[in-house]
Amino acid sequence: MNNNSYEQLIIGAGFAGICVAIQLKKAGFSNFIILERNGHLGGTWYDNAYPGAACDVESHLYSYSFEPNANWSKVFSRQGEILKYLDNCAEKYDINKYIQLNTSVAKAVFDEATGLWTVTDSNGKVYSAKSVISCAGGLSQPALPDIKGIGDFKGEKFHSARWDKSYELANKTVGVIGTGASAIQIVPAIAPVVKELQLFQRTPPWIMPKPDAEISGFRRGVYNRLPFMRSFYRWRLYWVHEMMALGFTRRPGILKLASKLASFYLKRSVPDETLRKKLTPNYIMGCKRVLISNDYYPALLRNNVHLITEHIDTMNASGIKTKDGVQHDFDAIIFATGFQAADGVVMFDLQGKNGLKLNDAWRDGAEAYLGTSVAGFPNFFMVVGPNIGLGHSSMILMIEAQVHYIMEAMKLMKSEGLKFVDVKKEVESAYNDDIQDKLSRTVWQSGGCVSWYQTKSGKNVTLWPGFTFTFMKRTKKFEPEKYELQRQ
Ligand code: N01
Repeated sequence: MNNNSYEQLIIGAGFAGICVAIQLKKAGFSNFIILERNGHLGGTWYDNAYPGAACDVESHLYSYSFEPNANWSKVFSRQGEILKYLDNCAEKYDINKYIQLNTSVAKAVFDEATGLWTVTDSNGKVYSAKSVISCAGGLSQPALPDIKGIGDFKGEKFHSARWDKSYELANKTVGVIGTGASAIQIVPAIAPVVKELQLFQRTPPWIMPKPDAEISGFRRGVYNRLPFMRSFYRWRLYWVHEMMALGFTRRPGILKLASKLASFYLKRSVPDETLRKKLTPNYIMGCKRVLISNDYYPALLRNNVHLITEHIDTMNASGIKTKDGVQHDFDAIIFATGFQAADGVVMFDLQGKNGLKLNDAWRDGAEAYLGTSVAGFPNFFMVVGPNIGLGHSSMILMIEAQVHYIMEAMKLMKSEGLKFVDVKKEVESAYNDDIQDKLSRTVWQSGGCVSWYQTKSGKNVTLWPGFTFTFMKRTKKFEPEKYELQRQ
């Protein structure tokens, strides 16, 4: 074996990649590497460092079950504190030495004869690995809007996940495009600083109040001294969120009640009827991600903030022209326009058996068995692959379940001396038919909206249509009978 040969090669050092590394170490593996494209670990929590960035799931649930943090300072922590948590985890479990920063994967090719992957990074360096575990994230590729003339704008422009910290927003006239989860955090954070903010809305989101608060020193002390109190709090949060899955997937009546609450909250927050009408969604709650915020509506009431609902026509050197012919001039334009979630989870050239390319295998939409294994791509595993996303709870729960399943596979491959494992095509197909059947009865498909959950043809390739405990149960054991097993 040369220096660049590994048992496992992990792509991405975010929540998923670090979890894989920690569990590999716990399982006794040590010959692995993590390739991380950024200059720091953290993944989405490193990328999304825009003003106001915070989690919309409570931190005591949005953290590893095996690494609780009694000291979260807020119910919903800010980006910096979450990144620090991940830094601390990497340090505690001595993971940093496995991470190679500033390294993007360009290509990965499987060789059936040797049962090995040959991975090439964007600098041309070549690695060999028995297993490739992609932890590249479902929301890692920013999506820029398809607006004519986008390149002509002469002012400053950047995407929310590529925030230009060196750009001074104070006293500038700023345009923000998009009103999703990112925008509703950015707008209240920058509105008091900028001279004028124009927010371009295409579809209003459903918004609920955010039950956020500082976690007092006393409460943190209790969680430190009496860990069962912290565990109980996490357990309670877990079940409250699981109940929300009922509304999205089985009992739409729950959403009706929630939308009444959201409408009441909007009415109370925005007295002006014209503005309120513009902010009222015309699709069933839950179809797009339900957002939570206490400061978004108040920010829209500021004199220097204007909501533009006229659709964008073109962009030009000085700003944006809307369909009504009005020109809006800006110093800076911020694209809070989301991510390429449904149209490709793996953004590099991945070739499995017989030169099969993943992008070809996924021409009709991404599919995998348990969001983890793809037929024809042996020893390739994904964390947060197709149909693993959640509309109702913490992604860390799904990540841990998938990582557990992958660890079971790693242990079996080692103990049985397997050359490779490759999920059977018929297993993958039957699983995905079932997933699509379940999805067809959810609000995400029938709620009357277009969302990033779906491909252009309307197939939902991003969300898990059920409870997290169902997924945990399904990933408890690796099922060798569902795979073609090739011995050495
Ligand atoms: O992106 P989005 P995001 N012209 O896709 C609009 C997670 N997240 O970055 O709705 C005009 O939700 C688009 O309009 P429409 C979370 O899972 C979590 O905000 O398509 N507008 C929409 O309003 C979230 O769901 C946190 O009509 C255009 C917006 O851009 C996911 O990331 C924080 C347009 C995109 O919204 C993505 O959220 C942030 C165009 N041409 C994100 N193109 C937490 O709190 C797009 N839009 C943890």
